[in-house]
Amino acid sequence: MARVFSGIKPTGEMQLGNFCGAIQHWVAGQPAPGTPAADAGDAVFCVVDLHAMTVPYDPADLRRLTRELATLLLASGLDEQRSLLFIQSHVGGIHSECTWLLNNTATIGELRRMTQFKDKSQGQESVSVGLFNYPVLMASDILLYDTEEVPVGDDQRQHVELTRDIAMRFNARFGETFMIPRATYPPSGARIMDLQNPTKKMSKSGGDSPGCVFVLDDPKRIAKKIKSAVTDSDTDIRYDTEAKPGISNLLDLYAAATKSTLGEAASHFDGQRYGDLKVAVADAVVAMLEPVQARYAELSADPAEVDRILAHGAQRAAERATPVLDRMRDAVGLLRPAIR
Ligand code: AQP
Repeated sequence: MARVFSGIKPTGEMQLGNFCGAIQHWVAGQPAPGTPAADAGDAVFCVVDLHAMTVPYDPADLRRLTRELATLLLASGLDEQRSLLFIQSHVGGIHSECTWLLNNTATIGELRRMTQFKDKSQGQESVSVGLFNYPVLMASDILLYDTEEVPVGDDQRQHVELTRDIAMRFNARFGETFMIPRATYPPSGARIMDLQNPTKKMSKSGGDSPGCVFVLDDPKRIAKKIKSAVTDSDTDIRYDTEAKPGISNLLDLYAAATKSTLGEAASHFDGQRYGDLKVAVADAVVAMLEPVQARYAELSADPAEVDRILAHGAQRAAERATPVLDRMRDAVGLLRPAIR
């Protein structure tokens, strides 16, 4: 199995786009049950709390959302026997030092070209160095685990490309140090759009809004948001993101929730009305999320168990990342201390 790494930021509650574009595929891509212990952990997942500090935030919310997201990842099916789950700041020293070393390989020009930086800095009175530097921290997250594959939604494509460029440049300058990772994209759900504005991606940091479904929304609320989705004045149900962004988004959601292809989803609704599509999507999404919500309620009642899993994850993450950081230190010419 390829070594996989991916992360999620605790900038808000997990939304349907995160779930369909990422989490669902993380869970499905874990090594098979019963995989020998030595191979387990080839799937590494992280709540990237240091990334969440790059935009204005409330410290109490960050702590609460970090715990909530980690619990929700476990509730979604990440299994500590088959994956490694940890909180980024629990091994923050390693990730931060790696970032500093990579800062000397990444360039200002390439960071300026990142569209997420342009989007998030637009209209802001002051922009933090952290927001600018975010892609280098992300490159560290990926490279520290000898990652081969990074499953992401479409919005992270540019950051994974940059990670590859930085790793190749570092290898060329200092000798073979990093595996060169590649992004993988889900067959469906790679870009779930806002239900009220289907030309904009669904995002968790916008707070509660009718266009964004949260994984922990109650079923009635989920159905209400989906049934109020913006469509168009036509009647034809077909997948066409340019001409019919709202309908295409609903088909994407249906395909992700029923684990079918887009072709199957579109032909399923051939000749049906928009209202039928919305009801079917709402039912499918509620059915997909119900077991996750039930498991979340169980796990939240046992915070000590979640703490144990996260502490174990941090220990295993440090064991895996330290040799890679040592490789980097040696490559760039840092003197090893006599006693370690
Ligand atoms: N709308 C989306 N459709 C499909 N995939 C998505 N992802 C995010 N939004 C969508 C994928 O979810 C994973 C975790 O994302 P993240 O938390 O690291 O950052 P993000 O992409 O910036 O997600 P948000 O929800 O939009 O957060 P904010 O509002 O803070 O910017 C990634 O694999 C991402 O591709």
